[in-house]
Amino acid sequence: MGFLQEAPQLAHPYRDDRLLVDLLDRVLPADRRTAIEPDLDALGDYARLAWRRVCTTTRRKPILTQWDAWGRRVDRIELTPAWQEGPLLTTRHAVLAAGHEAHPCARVEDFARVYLYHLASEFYTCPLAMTDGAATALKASGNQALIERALPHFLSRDPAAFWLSGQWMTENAGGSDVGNTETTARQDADGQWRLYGRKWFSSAVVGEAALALARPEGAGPGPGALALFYVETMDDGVRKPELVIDRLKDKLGTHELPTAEIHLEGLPASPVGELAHGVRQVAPMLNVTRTWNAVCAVASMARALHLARDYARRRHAFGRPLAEQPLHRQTLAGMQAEFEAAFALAFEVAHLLGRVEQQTATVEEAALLRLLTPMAKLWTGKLAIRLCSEALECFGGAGYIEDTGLPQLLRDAQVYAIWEGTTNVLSLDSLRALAGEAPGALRDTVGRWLADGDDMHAASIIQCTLDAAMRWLETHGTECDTLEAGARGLSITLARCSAAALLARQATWAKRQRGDLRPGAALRCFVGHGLDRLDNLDAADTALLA
Ligand code: MFK
Repeated sequence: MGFLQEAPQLAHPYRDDRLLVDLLDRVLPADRRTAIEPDLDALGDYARLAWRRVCTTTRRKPILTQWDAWGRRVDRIELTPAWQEGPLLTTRHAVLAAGHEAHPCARVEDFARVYLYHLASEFYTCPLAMTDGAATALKASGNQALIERALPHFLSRDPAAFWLSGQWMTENAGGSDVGNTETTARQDADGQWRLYGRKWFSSAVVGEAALALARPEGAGPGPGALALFYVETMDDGVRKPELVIDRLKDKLGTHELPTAEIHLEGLPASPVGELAHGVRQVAPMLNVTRTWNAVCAVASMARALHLARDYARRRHAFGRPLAEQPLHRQTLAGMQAEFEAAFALAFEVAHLLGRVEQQTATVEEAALLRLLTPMAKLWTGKLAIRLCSEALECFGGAGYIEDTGLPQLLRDAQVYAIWEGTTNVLSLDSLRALAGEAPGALRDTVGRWLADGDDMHAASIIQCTLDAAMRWLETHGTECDTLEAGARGLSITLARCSAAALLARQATWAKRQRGDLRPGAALRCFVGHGLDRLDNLDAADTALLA
């Protein structure tokens, strides 16, 4: 046997993650910081074990058995080991419940757990996000009966009592445009609402509950006439016969996640609020799940980068380790800078979400959260794909080989740009937010993040790019088509400016508190990549498609 290449090793996902440790040290009061340590340590340990499992066992997919040997319809789903462990891990370490505690840092603490657990969970975090969103939407609805019925299960710390909730929104015709929803709601002779229709993407079909959009019988067309319903799927641990699983999706990635096509054949349902404006009622859920999407996207980036950096020290070529090769170092540093910026933005959204939910936020912070949520989701979703792809390349051919565990990172990352709304849908949602108080809130807040910083050059580039983007918005604010065509460029520019300003704040803190100059270097590198992504769309561009 000749030369054998050492495999990359995963450092401790919590203790060795400088960004996460710095964030928690900066944001949390001392007692909270101490209190969450055991959960984060345990989730980091679990993540490390799960990575070993990825590298040493054949990947498994969930299996749907629709009929038993005697012809009875059973729709039984056999889950992967990580999914079977999901309820235990979630409840033991309060992966979901922590976010609903009554203090302003609850969401930061919660999303720190999500960040550590996500990849190890094999996207069990997808239905957890839905459950968190459902809890949030029910709270916002003020429907006391449903709150008392469902929340003790959704937020339980006892695996036996814990329930997952789905979000049944997507249909064949109503994908992004949920106004085309065909599912109908009818009252039976006893006044019980029942749902009839086909839901096309259900990722929590093994769950016990769901929030579903449906059109009450007799209501008109369009999104405004849709209502939001709460359903339960089980009777004494057995799936209700009115919920039929047609098949599991054959997806590009997230293979362990049993995403299903389902039929509702009169499933009992309760209206969450008024029998209209269901999209408005489900919106709190969307904003929470989009925050999960952003944090999960940075978790994928973190994993890809940790492995690529470790490998660069183990792999020798042309007489020295990759880590000492100038071009490879430059490539890794560029990836690291983008990741640090994305991390800062995703966790700022988590921080703001907690403050808004606990009613400690200012009006300005609430407006900022409404804007930063879609921006963080869309930008981190795209970036995760790019960074995971680049990370695979850092391993050469090994990055293309399944049993290294690496290709899965890229396959799975593709979902972040699709799950919970595509980049374009989220860009248009950013325009919705920009129509309100958000532009002023963003301008003022970025100014505060930059104040007192050391890097005047970076601060001036951030400020100038932000001003130019705002001028573009003001100039084109009434030209509907131009505004929509530029929405993606505008959103990514604003996301990059916000992330750069957050990096500047972090750089100042790290230098003064730790004597650490690395966040400052990340800032220079990130700004050096350019912040402006405004597409200069004119007639010539669209003419290309003629
Ligand atoms: C993890 C692995 C997953 C496995 C694979 C999964 C693959 C993907 C499967 C999926 O299908 S994921 C789900 C993807 N679909 C979406 O996320 C929906 C995308 N569409 C949107 O987000 C649309 O913007 C939306 C349906 C929310 C709105 O479209 P409409 O019908 O044009 O609504 P409209 O009239 O603009 O807004 C209705 C109300 O909601 C308004 O309030 P008012 O009634 O008071 O005026 C809006 O302001 C409000 N609203 C909309 N979005 C909001 C919001 N409010 C707060 N925050 C928001 N984000």
